[in-house]
Amino acid sequence: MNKKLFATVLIFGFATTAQATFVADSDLKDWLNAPLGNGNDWKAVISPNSKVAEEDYIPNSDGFLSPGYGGQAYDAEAIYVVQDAVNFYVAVLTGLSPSTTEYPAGDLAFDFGNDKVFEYGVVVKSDTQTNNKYNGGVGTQGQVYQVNKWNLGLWDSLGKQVAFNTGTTAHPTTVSSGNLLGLAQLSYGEATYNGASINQLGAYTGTHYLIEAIISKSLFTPNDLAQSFTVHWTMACANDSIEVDPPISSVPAPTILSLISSGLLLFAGYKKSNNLIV
Ligand SMILES: [Ca+2]
Ligand SMILES: [Ca+2]
Ligand SMILES: [Ca+2]
Repeated sequence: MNKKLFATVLIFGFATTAQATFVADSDLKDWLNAPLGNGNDWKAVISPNSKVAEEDYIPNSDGFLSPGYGGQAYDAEAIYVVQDAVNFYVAVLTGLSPSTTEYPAGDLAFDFGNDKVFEYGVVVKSDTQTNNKYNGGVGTQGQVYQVNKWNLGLWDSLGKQVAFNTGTTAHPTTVSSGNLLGLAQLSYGEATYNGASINQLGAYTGTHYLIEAIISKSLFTPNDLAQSFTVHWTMACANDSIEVDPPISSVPAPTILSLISSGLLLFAGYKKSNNLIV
């Protein structure tokens, strides 16, 4: 290999280690290998600071998803979370279409401290519906809220059906009220691979949608970021849900911040000495 090219590759390698290169575009290539139509398709290609949960519904059964029903159309299939010093990257695969308005997609819910209190929500779908099973919660796509109140599904903590919006707080659906903190990059569309439509993802047929989000860590407090956490997703009925509890970041965020600040200090020092000369 040409030495100059080798050096360039090495530098690029370090650059991508410092900050992951994800694009929120509902393309699976940031997360998975090209799907071959078997169970291995769900295995993530991502590794550092990542965690995956996967639970693909078996079609042609009775539609039971646990705790509710709905089959592939309401299947919460997989969640992937990666982080670097700057962002959280989240991918959720589901059979639920963004055009579904009866029990629509819920929001991404973050529980820092793993105490079953979900402090933050990221709005998955812009929605003006507020009535009962059409309630899509507040906000527009990508908005990040510190949540005061979540909407809830149809199922209590034992999996028994209850009145809509009185279900267990363990499966928060959409943000009901909260304080707007900022905006994440978020896409929710039919999953593609490398820009092309998918023949079959996993062992079973069915259409898959990918919710893909890039969420700045600057929206969360240092105290939050120092704790273990869970990312959860479900839909308005909470008939099925999926969550994952990634490891606390081993990415040395303070080191990068201190590098930036020492760079700024050096620059400030240079300017100061320049001023002295002038
Ligand atoms: Ca992508
Ligand atoms: Ca499925
Ligand atoms: Ca919490």
